[in-house]
Amino acid sequence: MIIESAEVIVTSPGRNFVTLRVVTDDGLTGLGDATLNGRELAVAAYLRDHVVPLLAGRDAHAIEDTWQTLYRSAYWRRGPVTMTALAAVDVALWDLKAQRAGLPLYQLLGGASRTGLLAYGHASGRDRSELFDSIRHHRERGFAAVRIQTAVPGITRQYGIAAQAGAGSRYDYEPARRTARPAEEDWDTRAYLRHLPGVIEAVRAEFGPELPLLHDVHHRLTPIQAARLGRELEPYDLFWLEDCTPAENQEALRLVRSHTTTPLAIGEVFNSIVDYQHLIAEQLIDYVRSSVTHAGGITGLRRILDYAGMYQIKSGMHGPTDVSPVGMAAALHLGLAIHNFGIQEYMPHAEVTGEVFDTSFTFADGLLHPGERPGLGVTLDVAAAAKFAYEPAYLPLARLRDGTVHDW
Ligand code: EZ4
Ligand code: CO
Repeated sequence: MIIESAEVIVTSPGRNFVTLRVVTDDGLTGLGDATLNGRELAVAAYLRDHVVPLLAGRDAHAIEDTWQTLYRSAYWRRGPVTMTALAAVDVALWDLKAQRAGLPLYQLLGGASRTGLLAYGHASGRDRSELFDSIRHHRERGFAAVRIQTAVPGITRQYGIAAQAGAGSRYDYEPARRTARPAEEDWDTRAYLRHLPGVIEAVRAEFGPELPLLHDVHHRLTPIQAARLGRELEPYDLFWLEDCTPAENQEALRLVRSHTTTPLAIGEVFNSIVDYQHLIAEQLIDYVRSSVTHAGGITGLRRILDYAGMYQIKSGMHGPTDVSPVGMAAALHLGLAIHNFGIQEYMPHAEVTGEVFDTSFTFADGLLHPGERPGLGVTLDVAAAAKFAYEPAYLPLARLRDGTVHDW
């Protein structure tokens, strides 16, 4: 099975997506997600200008060799742009190999280790009643676990809060806005630390002890602030506290860990096993947040998760809408096969996304399943994709009251 051609498809049905489409001499088409939220065209150019020209003529079955060739020959290693591009090639080749075998990809990764993947959705609200409505709404739609984000009094524009009350049948919060410049949000750490524990307490009291509750801090705290928050939330039995400190400082988690038993998840901005070296070996986290799309594909993420498994650390793959249907399918095949699966983030795509991507994955009784089509189970309609032109979109920016730029 020889790679005949590859092309990069940029399309924007509901939001921007970058997809690598690889065609082989036996007529098969493999897909890989290359979407890096807010920096989409950098990966598209990396692929188009530096990777696609190297693919034609290669053996499509040689996945590990292709991964190592692209990783090592570039000399400039790691980084989100490089690793997202590498992931797209890797996933497209896994898709092809599985299609060629006539099997759903998870079968090539070792077969199913469970019947489906526990998924969590994003509940949010500007106040308690909106938040409770949002949680009920997610429960009605079948979610058996929810992430809780709440507005903080005094902070007017804030990450993770749905814009309108009673947000229809679909989660309506998308951090990347179609604007020429990043939207500016506010942040006040002391106000947040005062407000959050009471909200989580109220949610626990209203919805009972069973429902897994998650919360995303989005890198905004110092280690000692995160330690305090983790300790204050212990009575409410969080499933995890996510990205409590800026992720790039692995040592920060040592301090947090020494003060709290609240489980910690980190790594949606990580892209390589090296980013987790100390976090995993020192057991400073409980869940690995990396996605297939941003961490070097099935090959890259499986390497991280096998390492994590040795320390009883589980997967918690990133699954916002900026992971395309192709990236989501890849995550589900990997999650179904590995032993140390934890939970899968699931933010359903807009309906219009389905005009370009046709998928086989299902969500029922709180569980995701990748489906039984050969390969990833996703097809891309090239003609439909061409109808949705790329639109500049930026992630937001947070500022403190005095104007200082903060993590968001
Ligand atoms: O802000 O995907 O846990 N989920 C998140 C996401 C991220 C966006 C960034 O691209 O933190 O909503
Ligand atoms: Co997050």
